[in-house]
Amino acid sequence: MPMQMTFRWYGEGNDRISLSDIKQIPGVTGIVWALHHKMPGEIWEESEIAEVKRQLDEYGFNMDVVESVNVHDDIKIGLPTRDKYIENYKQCIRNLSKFGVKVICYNFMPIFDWTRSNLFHPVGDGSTALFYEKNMIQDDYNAMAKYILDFTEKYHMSFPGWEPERMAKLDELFRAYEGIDHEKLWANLKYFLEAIMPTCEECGIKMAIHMDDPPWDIFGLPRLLVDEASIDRFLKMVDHPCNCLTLCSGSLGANPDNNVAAIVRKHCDRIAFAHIRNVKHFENGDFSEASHRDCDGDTHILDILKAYHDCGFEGYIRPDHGRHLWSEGPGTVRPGYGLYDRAMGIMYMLGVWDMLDKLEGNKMESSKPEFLYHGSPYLFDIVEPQQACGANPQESQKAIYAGTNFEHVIPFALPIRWYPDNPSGKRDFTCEICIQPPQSKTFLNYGSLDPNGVGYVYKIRSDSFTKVDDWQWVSPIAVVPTEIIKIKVSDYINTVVFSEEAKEIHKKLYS
Ligand code: CS2
Ligand code: MN
Repeated sequence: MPMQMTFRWYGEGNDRISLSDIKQIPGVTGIVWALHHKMPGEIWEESEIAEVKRQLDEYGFNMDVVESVNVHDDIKIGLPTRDKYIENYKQCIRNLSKFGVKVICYNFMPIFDWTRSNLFHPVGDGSTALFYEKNMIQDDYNAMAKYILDFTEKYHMSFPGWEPERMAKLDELFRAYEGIDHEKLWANLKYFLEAIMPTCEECGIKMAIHMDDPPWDIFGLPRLLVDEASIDRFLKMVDHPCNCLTLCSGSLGANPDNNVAAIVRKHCDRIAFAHIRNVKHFENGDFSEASHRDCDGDTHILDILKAYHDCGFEGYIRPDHGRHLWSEGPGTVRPGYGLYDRAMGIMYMLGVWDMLDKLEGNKMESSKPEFLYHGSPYLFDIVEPQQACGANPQESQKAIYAGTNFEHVIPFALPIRWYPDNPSGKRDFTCEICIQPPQSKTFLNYGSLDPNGVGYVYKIRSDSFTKVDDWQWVSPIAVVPTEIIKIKVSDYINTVVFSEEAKEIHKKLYS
């Protein structure tokens, strides 16, 4: 399964972009959604979720990813009332799982979600983008909040995490967070996650924490998920497969020291959701959001995509913020969430991804020999797929396994039998395949090998085979061999290493 492309949508009546617009963007299979009228701590009712599902079904989109189920401040602060809100959160998880939701994105930032000083800053080419002016975000949180809230009021749109109801009590909120330092916030995050993990496991839902944006403390409020070390700490703190990341390249990328591609390579199995956003830095510490094209920003989008591709990422991905283009401006677009730049971002990401797929396919194809070899102690006219039980999934498929060289498969051709000799019995051996001919070794752990016996190597056309590791190829379908070569045990007995038990058996039977 390849990665799954998604698009964030704010819901009917709340987003000027329609599902039919989104349907026209190539490659999008899922909508990243939320019940945006819900306050943190409220239960999302099944009937409300069902309504969104109905809307998405009409366009064939899945609703696998929710962004966000916001976490109540009492949980972040660690008040006694948190347990009640945690119970509500668990109920949301259960309700969402009934509709097939797989990933819940959330954040654990005190008071504010992403924070910017200008929502429509000129990029220089006629477009605008979200902008962070360092000097503007220092001590006066009220001025910053006023700027954002005036905007939301003027244009009748509220932003997730910037609920006017919460923002109206900003001073009170700041007082409530007094004394909440980094360590207390970490402890409260741990408490929350440990409480909900069993429910997540039961429901098959991954919690995917979003990175803090920007990735540093603001207005004296602690921020936790800011760099590689804090991500390591987070994953270790609650080491559960349902405790995952929303790795946001733009949030982390606001700090030029963060190497997002390296984090992808380190933790790919715990990244449930990838946000791809590009950021351009200025020398004085300000930054602007940029197009997804690698050279338009400093986030190294190509390295990040390559890392996901190399790791075989199968999770959800979306273009995060984009610029505002053409007719998009204040009042006609949600800041960061226009249609055009995000659609172009998707085409850029898919372009890169498809080319990486193609290059990888070419590499595989070009190293594919015309013929492969399959070893068996038995003689058949047709080679059929068999259930293998190897050490890893690649080696445990129901398939025909074949090697590039004749010599690779000798261990599998040797007529090793269970002792006492039983034609349907298990064979107990391991082998060391010599990638370069001439000799592979067979370690006979237990059982017998008739020194006068014979085995078979099947030479088969490689057409239906794909490569699974250094030397093995698999075909899911039966193949008629082009040649069947009978081998004599006596020619290979010097490649077999007998265990002490096998030596005993050998002596008893054949000496
Ligand atoms: C989003 C975040 O717009 C964005 O940057 O990626 O606001 C994100 O939705 C929240 O932090 C997740 O809770
Ligand atoms: Mn993001």
